[in-house]
Amino acid sequence: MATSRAASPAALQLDYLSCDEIAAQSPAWWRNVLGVVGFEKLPAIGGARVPITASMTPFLGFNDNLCEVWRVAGAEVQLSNGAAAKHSRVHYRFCEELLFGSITIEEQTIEAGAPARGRADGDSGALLRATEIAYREIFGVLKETEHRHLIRIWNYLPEINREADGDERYRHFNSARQLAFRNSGRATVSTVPAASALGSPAGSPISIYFLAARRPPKMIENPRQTSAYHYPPKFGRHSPMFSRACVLSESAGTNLFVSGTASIVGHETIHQGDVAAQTRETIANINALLDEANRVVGSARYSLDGLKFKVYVRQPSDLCAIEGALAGALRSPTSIVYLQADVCREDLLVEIEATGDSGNLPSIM
Ligand code: 3EB
Repeated sequence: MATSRAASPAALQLDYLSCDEIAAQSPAWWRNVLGVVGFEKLPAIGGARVPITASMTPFLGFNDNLCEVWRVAGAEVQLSNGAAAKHSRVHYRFCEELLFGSITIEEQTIEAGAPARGRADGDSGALLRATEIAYREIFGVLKETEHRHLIRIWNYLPEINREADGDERYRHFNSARQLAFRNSGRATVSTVPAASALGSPAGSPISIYFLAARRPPKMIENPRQTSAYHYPPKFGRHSPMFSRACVLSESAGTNLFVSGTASIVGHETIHQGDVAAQTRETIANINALLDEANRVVGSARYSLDGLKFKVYVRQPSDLCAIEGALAGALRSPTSIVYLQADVCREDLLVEIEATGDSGNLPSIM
């Protein structure tokens, strides 16, 4: 049966706009907005009736005040807001094909309700519970709206490298994330979403936002790297649950999602202490993913110069070296947002994520 859904697939559009540019937009523009993400802090956007969130990772360089804006193309698309379900903290907005959502949880509020146990600074209980709650509520929304396929998720955890109860907080997060996938009946390999996991400053909430779809994306792995869900146990008892990239192959617009990518070959970090070499290795990994994505879609659709990047820098003093290495790899000026964030292995100095689109699209509004 031919459906209108198949005839006009939704086209995602990603823009990085300043708060001032966003404030100047018309009501017609807002109707197609799925969600807005600020970086350093919650963006000051009054009156918007769409999910608004922030990663809490400080800006580096000159691009401060930018927001990541996700929209769906087409005058005929109808977006709806998530019903404020009583027991869910997820804010979301969706059309037939696609859903954007966000959730923020303060670990302190979780701790308050926890049974009496060690409350030392190192306590990991709140992080484990908060992570499990966040993913359980996300999966609940996806089930309810039938956007079952998580395609891309961004995870920001305060103090990601800090030790708590004898293990790194990132590793505790991995345990709880894996448990949540299992508890929801989801596979823990192959179909897991593209993702990023970064550290935010102490005192930030856990902040997670995501895109989901009604139809399954095509997952992409990197031939140069061990799949993260198959990392050996020395990187943590429970492996990270993410795919290296994915493609929404049937849709126009933004349809390639490259996960946070770093200087890892096989499963080992390489170029320890050399940030320029780490940046070049990261680009080599992204190029390998582009080759895979082009192979999967059967055309040379994606190239490095057509991507939009977010670059997470551990040490602000490394910014120049990273900019230089990127300039050497990119032929034309590209959209790049630099943010300060701790990366989820102590020896990684930089992590880069990217999005791509099919190109040659009629521009939408
Ligand atoms: C890596 O390749 C670097 O835990 O969701 C990148 C992207 C990384 C996502 C995640 C972790 C995650 O292992 C770290």
